[in-house]
Amino acid sequence: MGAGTVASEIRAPDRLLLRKAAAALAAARHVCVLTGAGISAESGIPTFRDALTGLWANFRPEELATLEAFERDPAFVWKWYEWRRDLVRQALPNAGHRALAELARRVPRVTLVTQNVDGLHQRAGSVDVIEYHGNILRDRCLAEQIVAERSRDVGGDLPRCASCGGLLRPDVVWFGEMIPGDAMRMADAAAGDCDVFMSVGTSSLVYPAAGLAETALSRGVPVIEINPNPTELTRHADPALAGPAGAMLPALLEMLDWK
Ligand code: BV8
Repeated sequence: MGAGTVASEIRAPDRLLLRKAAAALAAARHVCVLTGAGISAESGIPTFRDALTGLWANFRPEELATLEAFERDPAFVWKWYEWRRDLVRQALPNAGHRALAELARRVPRVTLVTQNVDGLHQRAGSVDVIEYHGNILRDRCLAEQIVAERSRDVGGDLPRCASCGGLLRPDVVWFGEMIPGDAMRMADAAAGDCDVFMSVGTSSLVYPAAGLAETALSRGVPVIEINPNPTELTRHADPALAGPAGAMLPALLEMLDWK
């Protein structure tokens, strides 16, 4: 099922599930969407578990994406992030990202929470995206804990803060670090208020992000999952659409037209 697949090309059983999901969205006042690495896979950005090839093959993400790893060997961690930044800069939003931007024009209110640090939702036209785990293309000053510019004198091999000369780090949330207060509050509020929750392209393993769907489930609102592979959430999702986001989301929008 390639990108931009239309609903008629989707197997009958899936079309029934798509119709059910479209009916829930058509009746929704507020849709909360959580996305993960899977929605950017079709843009050529490896999912989190797949992002560890080459130099980083023998590491688990939870090992590299930590303050401890950075303090131990900032140059090595920066190499990993520079490699991922290049992938992000070369990537283009795909049909899945564009469909979510379009969905926001079709239903009264969409709150889009992403675990992705690639900024592709914004480049697809989504606004007010909650960057739950930060953004890989921004630098943060380790000492001042603020988003900072890079100093021009590139003497050392590590990026330095233009205002205090301190070490810079990527402006992302590392394992063991708290989610930024505003992002946490806004995401919790949306999961606590939405009347449909949609989980797209995430393995639902990383917390507290994975807890957002649980909040929606505990309120009895329908949770739609889009993922070609089963996850911890699949048995609770209704419906679970087993396919790639780049196919399922455009087909869902098309079904919404039929409503
Ligand atoms: C914290 C930024 C505490 C950095 C990231 C409760 C239980 C267990 C563990 C914990 C818990 N609470 C906290 C923890 C610890 C930890 C955690 O959850 N560990 C996991 C591994 C068990 N959580 C934390 O450390 C969090 N902080 O808890 O702080 C605290 C408390 C008080 C005081 C101080 C601190 C912080 C977590 C955030 C870490 N940062 N990213 C960076 O990017 O470098 S997480 C990172 O990994 C991503 O952002 C993302 O969130 C996660 C990867 O998950 P996914 O996005 O789902 O990607 P994945 O590769 O797993 O799966 C891809 C899916 O896509 C698959 O299902 C696949 O089938 C699907 N797919 C593939 N192709 C497609 C597709 N789907 C659709 N279409 C396709 N085409």
